[in-house]
Amino acid sequence: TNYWFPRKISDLDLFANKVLEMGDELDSDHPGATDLKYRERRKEITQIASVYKHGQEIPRITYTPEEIATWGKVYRKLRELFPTHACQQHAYIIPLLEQNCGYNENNIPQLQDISTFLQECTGFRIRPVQGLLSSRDFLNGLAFRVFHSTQYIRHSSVPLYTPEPDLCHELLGHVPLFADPDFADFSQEIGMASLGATDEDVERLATCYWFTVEFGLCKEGDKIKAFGAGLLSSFGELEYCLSDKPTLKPFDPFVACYQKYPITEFQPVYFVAESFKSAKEKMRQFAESLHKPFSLRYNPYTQSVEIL
Ligand code: H2B
Ligand code: FE
Repeated sequence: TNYWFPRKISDLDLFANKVLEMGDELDSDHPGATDLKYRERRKEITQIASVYKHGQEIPRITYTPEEIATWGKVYRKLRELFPTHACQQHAYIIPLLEQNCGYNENNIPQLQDISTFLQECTGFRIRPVQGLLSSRDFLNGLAFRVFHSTQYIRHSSVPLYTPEPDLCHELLGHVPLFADPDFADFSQEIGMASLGATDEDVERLATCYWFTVEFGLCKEGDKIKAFGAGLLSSFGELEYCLSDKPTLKPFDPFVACYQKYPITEFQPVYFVAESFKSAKEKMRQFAESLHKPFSLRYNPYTQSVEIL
């Protein structure tokens, strides 16, 4: 293949400084763009990710009262909606995270504690990251059951909005579902498909990721619930996605991979999965349809991929 890909989990160390947008370089329309103190703080935090190596403990951060207050506002608002709007797996895990990882409105949980918890649940682990990775690198990480997470929080001026991933999005949106075995398998399936894939195929996989892991809905009996992290971490969109405004389509990766989507507005279209198991089965069929000149197997004992 012409596309380099990581063969073992420690190869992910090579992504550490390949970020598209550095966590400390902010667009002019970012709420923290002109706040020098905020930007300094981001630099301090992203420094950790820039030198982090696989296998190390993730350094703990002492969050400031202002950061904790921002977290608390988001936590309280979302916690109200979870029982009625989040899928049952998410609702089941949140109390466990409260008991085991220090999730509560007065405390920002530490990545290392979450990573330890997830490893016990599903073998998923967390790596700190400086900012946005390319789709290829980000998806490649999932093949090794690694979730790249930012460690900084949004600007305090607009607590219910962020133009980019931050702690609230990662810890309230993504983390709970990585504790679910079927969801973990589904995520790794997308990750494995991305290893050595062509740029066009990576784009299609990233679109499937968008309509599942970020903005997915799922059936629960005769109800529909949210499981996408972009929904579970957004007070406004979590209410909107279950209203009668958006268009819903059954999840099919062969269809979803071509669906156009806006990134700064609420989604006009969502895909509804029957279950994580069925979504995984469909992703596997989709992965098999991609033309790769080799097949891959993940070896969980060595945390490496074998080329067959
Ligand atoms: N990078 C980081 N750091 N976090 C993400 O959630 C993320 C990313 N998502 N890069 C990726 C891109 C996603 O939008 C897809 C796979 O393109
Ligand atoms: Fe995300």
